Amino acid sequence: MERVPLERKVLSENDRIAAELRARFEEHGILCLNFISSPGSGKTSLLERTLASLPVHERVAVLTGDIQTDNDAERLKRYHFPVKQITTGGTCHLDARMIERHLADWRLEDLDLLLIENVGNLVCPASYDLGEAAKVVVLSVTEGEDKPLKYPSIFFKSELLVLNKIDLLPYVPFDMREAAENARRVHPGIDIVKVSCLTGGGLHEWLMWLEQRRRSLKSLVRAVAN
Ligand SMILES: Nc1nc2c(ncn2[C@@H]2O[C@H](COP(=O)(O)OP(=O)(O)O)[C@@H](O)[C@H]2O)c(=O)[nH]1
Ligand SMILES: [Mg+2]
Repeated sequence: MERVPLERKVLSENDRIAAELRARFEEHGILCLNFISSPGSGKTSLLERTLASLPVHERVAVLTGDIQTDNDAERLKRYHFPVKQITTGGTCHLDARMIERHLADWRLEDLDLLLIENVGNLVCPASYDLGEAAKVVVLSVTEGEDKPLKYPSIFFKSELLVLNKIDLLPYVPFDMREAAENARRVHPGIDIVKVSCLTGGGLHEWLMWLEQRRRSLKSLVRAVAN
């Protein structure tokens, strides 16, 4: 009985910090995306592919969350953009305070794009706003097409669903159409791209979505400035 008010207080404090972060990102014209999935769906792989596709002069940085290790940061550092690991020490999600703390020694005026890899979990990260412009949920074809119905909150809150590991479709019973229908039952407006981070298949669709999102932010910033 006492758990509910305490949880509400933690979440409202998180929302306050997230709102401050969002205002700072908007002020600096930074597109911030929060990547969420189960462990192993391919968040780091998608970020690796994304960083590999960006020219070196791009003003992009990555925060990557993990319960225990800095393995993902080590993988992502190879692309020569700023990367920081957030190790939560057991907590199953990132929160806005962790983002605020890990951004403290980065100059936001030097960034245009901030990519946040959340801790692998389809439940808890859905409740914690990080100040992002959009959440991106990654689901791989080995996880079953029913996941949007089982974890509706994260699919409802995400702007984009990345269906990953399509190279494995010949080997697993996964119905793409049903997965997309389930996602749209929960969130009719969700965008969907189908990719393989292994072969590179479909990645242009994801990169086009990203480019489109960056362009709309730029025109918004220009409109506000005029
Ligand atoms: N077959 C296949 N494997 C993939 C693909 N994307 C990622 N993987 C593999 O899936 C595993 C987990 O990927 P990772 O990016 O670490 O997932 P994360 O835990 O969500 O960050 C790794 O062994 C990847 O090599 C893909 O598109 N196809
Ligand atoms: Mg990862």
